[in-house]
Amino acid sequence: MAWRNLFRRGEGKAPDEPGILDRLKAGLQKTRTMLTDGLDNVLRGHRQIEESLFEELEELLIQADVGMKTTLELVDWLREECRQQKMTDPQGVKPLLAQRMKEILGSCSAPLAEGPDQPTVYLVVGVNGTGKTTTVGKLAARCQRRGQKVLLGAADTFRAAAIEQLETWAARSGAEIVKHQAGADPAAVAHDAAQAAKARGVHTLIIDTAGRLHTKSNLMAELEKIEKVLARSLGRRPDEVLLVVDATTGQNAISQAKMFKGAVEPTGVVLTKLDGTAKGGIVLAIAAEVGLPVKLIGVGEGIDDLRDFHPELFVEAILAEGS
Ligand SMILES: Nc1nc2c(ncn2[C@@H]2O[C@H](COP(=O)(O)OP(=O)(O)OP(=O)(O)O)[C@@H](O)[C@H]2O)c(=O)[nH]1
Ligand SMILES: [Mg+2]
Repeated sequence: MAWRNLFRRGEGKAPDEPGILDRLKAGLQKTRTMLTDGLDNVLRGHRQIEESLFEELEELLIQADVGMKTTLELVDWLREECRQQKMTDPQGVKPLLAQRMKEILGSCSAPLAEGPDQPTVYLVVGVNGTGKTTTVGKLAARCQRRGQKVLLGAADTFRAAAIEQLETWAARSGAEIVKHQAGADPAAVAHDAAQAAKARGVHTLIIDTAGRLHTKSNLMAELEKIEKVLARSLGRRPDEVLLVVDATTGQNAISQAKMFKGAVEPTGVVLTKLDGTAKGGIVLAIAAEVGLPVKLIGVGEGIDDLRDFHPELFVEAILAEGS
């Protein structure tokens, strides 16, 4: 089985950081309650493994926003695995489900990349309101805490308030900021920010962008231009083009990911607002249907509410394994 190989290779291994699982569980409480209680109800409702158990499981996963396609694949795999193992006890389904989820997520997971040379550059994109600016702020704070010098580029020039919001995050996190006036060319901001980052010996440059312009094609063209300017200035693509999607928008997150994939080619996803939804199963749909690794997750509005995405920990947090 592929997942066995995966675990032998130790991919998706959880970090050994005290309290990390408890903090993640707290952030994912809503999804955890829905999936853990729901699964226990389904399993307790059957004396043996039978077809109706799998049908109820399908319903539960779809409710958790795992998505139709991924749910059907998951449950087909479970059905087959239970048959092959000649399993009869419904309680045996839970660890299998957890392992399969880890396999799906682990096959598509990667840590946040660092640049080969300073500055490491992260370009943050996504439709409006998904949590881009907040993520930029949280990420800046995290890098600063690690002793890195951080510069923010205010390339959302569409609204004056967007620049002010980023300034607030710069002040909070201790990062520097490069900004122009509202209405200025965002690519010019990106260029100036990249030049400043090189001149000032910055470790990490994070570029915030607009989520809404007059049209969607304007937005994509603008983001492509920003990326091109950064690439010219750095001599390589940005180290990450992070697509921010809002977990509470459910399957919309999938269409957004597909839309951006056809334009700026994101290198990874930041899934925000997981604290506000029971539909955290969307992570699986993103990994399985879009094929983009989830790199970071947002579990609150606070400066510390950004987590690295670890498949093993995530599944443990939403499935209450072993309890
Ligand atoms: N609960 C919760 N709220 C979040 C999270 N991330 C962002 N938010 C909130 O979502 C709202 C929108 O966040 P922004 O960071 O302004 O979103 P944006 O993508 O920059 O929005 P535009 O610049 O308008 O495109 C704010 O109220 C944030 O506090 C999260 O992980 N959890
Ligand atoms: Mg913003």
